[in-house]
Amino acid sequence: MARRILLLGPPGAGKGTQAALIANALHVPHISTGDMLRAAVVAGTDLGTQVESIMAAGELVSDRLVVAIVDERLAEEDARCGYLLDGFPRTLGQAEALNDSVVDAIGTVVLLDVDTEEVVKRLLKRAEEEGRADDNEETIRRRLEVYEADTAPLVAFYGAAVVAVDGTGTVDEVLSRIMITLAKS
Ligand code: B4P
Repeated sequence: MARRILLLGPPGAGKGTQAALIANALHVPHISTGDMLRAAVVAGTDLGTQVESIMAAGELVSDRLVVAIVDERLAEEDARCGYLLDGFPRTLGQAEALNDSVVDAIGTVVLLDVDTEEVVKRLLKRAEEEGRADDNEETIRRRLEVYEADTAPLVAFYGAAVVAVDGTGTVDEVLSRIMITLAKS
């Protein structure tokens, strides 16, 4: 059966970290809108130029732009037998658009549960190590507000498909909890 998984959680919950490991273990493509948008910024494409300042401010890129890049990506051959979505959908509008374009778009939603102070700490550490434009304290707090307002309502939208997993501890400990949860779902 196709595995169609969505990884949900606040910025810094470990979505990007875990998504790469899970996708590798399950042999499904890891589709990260954050990675796709950052790649567009680095490549200096029209899309990158449109989204650069929005991302640096911690705001969400418009549903129209994000839905278009995901639709294109999901039409590729490797996504036919499943995928792991990381960072998309992030709004109810995106979730509805995904349901309109793919039948049974999401089977399981893994909600990574990490408290606010821990995610702020992780993202400030990454700021020191990687210098990402959106990892300063003001923008991090803004991204957390945007998560609560726009993305957290997806938990109710996906209802019974959602399984919460404790996202604290080492990367391996979190991965092992997720894999056990997915094996049961
Ligand atoms: P994303 O790239 O999705 O970034 P994020 O939500 O901040 O999560 P990220 O994946 O980076 O963090 P992770 O938890 O893995 O989005 C960036 C921006 O792109 C958005 O703000 C928005 O502007 C735009 N965007 C993306 N998708 C969009 C959409 N669908 N619609 C509109 N706009 C969109 O890791 C954080 C840190 O924690 C890392 O340094 C990691 O090493 C560390 N970490 C991970 N696990 C840990 C653990 N167990 N213990 C300690 N540290 C850990």
